[in-house]
Amino acid sequence: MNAEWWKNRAVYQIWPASYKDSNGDGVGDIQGIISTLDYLKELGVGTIWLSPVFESPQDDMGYDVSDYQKIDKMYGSNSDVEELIEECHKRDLKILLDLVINHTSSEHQWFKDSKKSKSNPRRNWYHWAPPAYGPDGQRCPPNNWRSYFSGSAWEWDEATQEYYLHLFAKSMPDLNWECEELREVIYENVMKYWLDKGVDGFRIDTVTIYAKNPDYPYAPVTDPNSAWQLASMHYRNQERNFDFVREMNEKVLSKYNCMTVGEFGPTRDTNVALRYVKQSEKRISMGFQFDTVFLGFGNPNKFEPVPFKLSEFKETYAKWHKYVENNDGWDCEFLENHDLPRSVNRFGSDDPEFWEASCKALAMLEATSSGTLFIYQGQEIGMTNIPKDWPIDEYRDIETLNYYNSIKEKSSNSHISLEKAMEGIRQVSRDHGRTPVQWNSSKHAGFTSGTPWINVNKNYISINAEDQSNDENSVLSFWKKLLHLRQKYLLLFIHGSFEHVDEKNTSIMSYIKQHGNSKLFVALNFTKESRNFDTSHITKESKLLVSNVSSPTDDTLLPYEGRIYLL
Ligand code: TEU
Repeated sequence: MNAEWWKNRAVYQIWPASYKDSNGDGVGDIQGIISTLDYLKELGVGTIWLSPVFESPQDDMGYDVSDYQKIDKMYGSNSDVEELIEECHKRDLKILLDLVINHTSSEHQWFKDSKKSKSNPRRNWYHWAPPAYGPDGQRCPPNNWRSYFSGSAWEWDEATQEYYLHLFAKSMPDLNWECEELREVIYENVMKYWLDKGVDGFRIDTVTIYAKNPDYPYAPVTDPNSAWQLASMHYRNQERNFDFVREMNEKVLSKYNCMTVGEFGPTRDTNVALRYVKQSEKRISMGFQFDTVFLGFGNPNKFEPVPFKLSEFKETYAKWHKYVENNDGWDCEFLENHDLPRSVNRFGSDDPEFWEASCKALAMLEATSSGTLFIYQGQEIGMTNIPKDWPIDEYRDIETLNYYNSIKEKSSNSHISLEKAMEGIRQVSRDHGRTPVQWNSSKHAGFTSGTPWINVNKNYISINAEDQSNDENSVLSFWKKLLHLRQKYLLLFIHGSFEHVDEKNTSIMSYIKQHGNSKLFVALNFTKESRNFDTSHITKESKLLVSNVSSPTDDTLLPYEGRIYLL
């Protein structure tokens, strides 16, 4: 089997709760996924990545695991997952599971044991620390670290009179990776357990933050209310983290023909990223960088979004496309996932006049991107953000709701009004990517015969997979065509080098992809106006492979028009 099979297969991310419900309980499940494998095969993807389906209280929709070897009954059973693995392999589809090992749920037996007493054998499987005391003697957390999900990153435990660390929800205590016994259990009872069942690899959650600074130093932040500023990982112990991921590879990954993709989080330093993905470093296959997709997110507070320019998008896109070139590393490309708003809303336009063209222009960008391509459920049909008129009680995401409540209770970011908070939520909430997949124009978009756990976007009547499957000019049909071309010209599309053309152009993104003597020229108009573009690379020998308009004119790109030429 090709040792680097993971380079040429596009990956389709499934967020199970909102993908397809087979039993009418209003939540997506494994059997629902199995029923769509032929749809995914026909789309042209080669791998699926399943967000967590392990037993969980679902505080963070499965990223709070209470049993790594048991499938949550909401999604089905262990035998359903074994059937899914088998059905994928029958269709030459690979399957990745989501490895969440920075923390567990507080309902995990490991944590229940750890919190029993200071002398429990599993006490040091988690981060516990004594309180600090304020000037007037009041008890307070060991330091000023803050959770991604608002509030302090420390929770007081009355029974054992210590705090425990949780970089996410208080019901998601961080595992102490310095504990060798714990690491061995993760390698043997979690990773090998699923690899031996035939899983082809993992998406590795928060891969850069397992190692904390053991002194738990105060973080030098200018804004004590900002979880986001602490996202620069003051608590991170980078060199030690490299050790852990190298050990993970030596003890587990290197023994299987598997793929790994690590979530880098807010790392903006390509040198750090390279130390994870250079093959000679023997850590992981590739990593998600968030420089590009976090453009426009507020910093330090993501819920205070700011405008951004195409020039910034072009700059970060090129930065992360070139960092692995001739560097023994491998990159991956994505614009959507379960934590992000829909890409057509952020980088295109959901205005009905421009929605289709901009979805297709973004698809052309993605499909000609070097590295492993990731498509998120619903992206292939151009699903859009939650409508602006949804009230806060229609939202479900813990990060969003904790933020809203922290503003309402004035416990943080006191400079923000509730209306301002809602404005930010309407732009960057994780729920935008979590509305049910729109399969057809029947009730609840064919997602469920029951009551969906989160509302379906009412535009399913006009945006759904079934209608688009029957329309050769649809966004879905365009994606199928592009993924087919990506396979046909894989050395150019997937392995080619990247160079901007007309880099300073603030409306057009155009670039050359090259492999050997073969060259592609791509030109994309990311504005609502017609624009001239640099056609100097196009000759009469050039072949127009793809266009998203019916009759392209020489040197003018219509609003959101894109073209791909074989030079
Ligand atoms: O996300 C890690 C992370 O940094 C999140 O804070 C994410 O970047 C942020 O919410 C974007 O706004 C991973 C998972 O993708 C996320 O779904 C989980 O909630 C989180 O880890 C905890 O497991």
